[in-house]
Amino acid sequence: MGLMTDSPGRRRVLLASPRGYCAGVDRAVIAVEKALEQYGAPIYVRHEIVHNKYVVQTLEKKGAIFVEQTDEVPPGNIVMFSAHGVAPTVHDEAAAGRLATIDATCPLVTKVHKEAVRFADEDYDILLIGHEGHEEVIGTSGEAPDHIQLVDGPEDVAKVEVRDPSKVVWLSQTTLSVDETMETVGALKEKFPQLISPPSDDICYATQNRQLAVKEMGAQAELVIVVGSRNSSNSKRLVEVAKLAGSAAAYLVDFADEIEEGWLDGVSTVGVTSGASVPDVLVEQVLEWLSQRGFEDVEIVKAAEESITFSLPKELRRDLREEAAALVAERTGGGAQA
Ligand code: 0CJ
Ligand code: F3S
Repeated sequence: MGLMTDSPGRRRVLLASPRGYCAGVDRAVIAVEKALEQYGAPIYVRHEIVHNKYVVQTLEKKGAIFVEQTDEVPPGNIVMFSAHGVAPTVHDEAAAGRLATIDATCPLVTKVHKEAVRFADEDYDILLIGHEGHEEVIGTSGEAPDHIQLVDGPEDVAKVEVRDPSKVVWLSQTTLSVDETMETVGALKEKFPQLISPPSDDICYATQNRQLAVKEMGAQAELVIVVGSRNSSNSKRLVEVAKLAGSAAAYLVDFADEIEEGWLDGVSTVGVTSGASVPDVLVEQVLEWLSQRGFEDVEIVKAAEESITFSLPKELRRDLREEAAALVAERTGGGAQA
């Protein structure tokens, strides 16, 4: 960190904490890497493992092949499901195509799937707040298509119809704007006063914490740079939250070389953060770009502590355990077969 002064020309960077990888992304990316080590290339991955260009390009170089549908995977291969989750029909398609599967769905998405199944079993109408066409929403809706209808923001509330207004629950995508979701819920509650809420927050801890930090930053910075890809819902929400918090401008960039010199005109405080699918090396490159232009002082804006981690997908844990046991047996002269 550089020397801090209060001189008029002082240029500073506010760096959000937490930012970048969440526990679900870390697990999913490591799962692809471990699968490549364990089984060798290629490993097929249905949909981008996480919505980040750099992550996808890096894994492709290591031997991952990304496809949109399981029928693109030749029989007898391994296919991994992305962190965003899949509908049960996708598991069926993989089985029909004679594919071995590794499920890298984030456990916090699985939690929402289970809520959907439970409320559908109890014959509730489920109002799923989320963005139409997003992979996670497609997967969650697929758990109970006859009971779930999508509500894509407050403006969608007017068209919502339910069978029995005393038996309605709302659930949500994990990566939404917290404030916008509360606005949608408020409008839904006006229409359906007996609407019940999910048993615990569906918007995940990582989404919430990254928004808290960018809110704090957006109130102090004239410009906020969010590192993240265009198809990353949680990264896009950070841009919106920064602007609503008061930042005159906020932009989403995949890489430092997308930043435009003109964005810095008249700016003395720049906020920097990144989405949950973004490796920190990309943020470091942005900080380097800024420091070359006089923004050397970096202050951390800390909104929360994070310590949550998830274990690897069970299919990998099982195989890694079997491999370790075989190795021990081989080294100790035991009788185990690899
Ligand atoms: O849906 C998820 C489980 C979040 C995964 C991490 O972020 P990303 O950018 O891959 O996905 P979103 O578009 O959902 O933010
Ligand atoms: Fe999971 Fe939230 Fe990350 S749902 S993948 S912890 S953004």
